[in-house]
Amino acid sequence: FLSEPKTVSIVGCPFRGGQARAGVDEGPIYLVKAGLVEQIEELGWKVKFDGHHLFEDIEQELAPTRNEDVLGKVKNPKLVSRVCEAVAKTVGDHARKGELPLTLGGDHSLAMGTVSGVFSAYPDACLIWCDAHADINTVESTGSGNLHGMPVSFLLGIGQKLPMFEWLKPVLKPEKIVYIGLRDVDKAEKKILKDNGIKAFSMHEVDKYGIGKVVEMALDHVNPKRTLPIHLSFDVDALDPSVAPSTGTPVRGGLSFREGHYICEAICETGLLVGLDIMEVNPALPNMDDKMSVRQTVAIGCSLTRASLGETLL
Ligand code: NNH
Ligand code: MN
Ligand code: MN
Ligand code: MN
Repeated sequence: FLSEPKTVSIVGCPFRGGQARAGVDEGPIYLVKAGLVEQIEELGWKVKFDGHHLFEDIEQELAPTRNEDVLGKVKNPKLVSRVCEAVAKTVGDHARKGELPLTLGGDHSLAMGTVSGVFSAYPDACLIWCDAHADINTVESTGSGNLHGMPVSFLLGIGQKLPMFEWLKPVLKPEKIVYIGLRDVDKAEKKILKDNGIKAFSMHEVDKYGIGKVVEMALDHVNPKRTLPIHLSFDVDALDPSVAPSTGTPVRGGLSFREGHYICEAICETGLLVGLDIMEVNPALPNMDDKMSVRQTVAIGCSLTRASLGETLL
């Protein structure tokens, strides 16, 4: 699907409006500072990186009413909507040019933009969502009101529609998404998954079958003939907190270092990857003094990216 020379377009999104914790907006800055651009070039890709998208115009325009940006339980709906709309356009433009958009988060609400963008270029694409969480709460079911816990329901078009998200089309069908790594799914989300027949491989299945079989079954579900384009949305909290500690909502019992990388390697091997998100790296966590944890998590953001883009062990 990609044009020659094979090009990665980095979309740096220092954005935190989909959740409450400060610092996740620094994630993309740290990833690039760690040498991500050079590392991808080293793998033989052409890399386009035109700086981080600061969304300053949007933040500025909405600044006077920032405190009123709440709708029912949902926090920052206007801000998140506008930012995701901008991301959808940028990512979509890159994808339509035959480039592979790599979006660096920032919080996972951004995936409303990335998936919308990629699916506008590849309407028959499928989505692999690696996360401890299902991120499928609706406007009605959310407990936290944080939009990073809801992008999948918005992409599916389930739940109450918010007026500011009118631009967002329900590009995703329930049979086109598969989850890997789940272990902290809200009660209401479990019902949504069941009612919509959405396939998910939790950590229970990873333990039971092993990661090799799980990725094979996941691909069999969304991409049985291995012909369809794939978007991979990777929330680093899918990994165990001992492996990726610097993230907003760590949940123990997660993917090992190798399991996380194996997923990326196996998807890369299909040759079908057309979009990639690396989300929720938060360099301000677990605390300001824990530089080791930050370095480790940032390094893993980079190595998951390299594994997705063709780095092999031999
Ligand atoms: N399910 C919770 C919510 O809706 C937590 C979501 N947090 C995440 N998702 N980090 O990846 O708020
Ligand atoms: Mn760009
Ligand atoms: Mn997530
Ligand atoms: Mn998560």
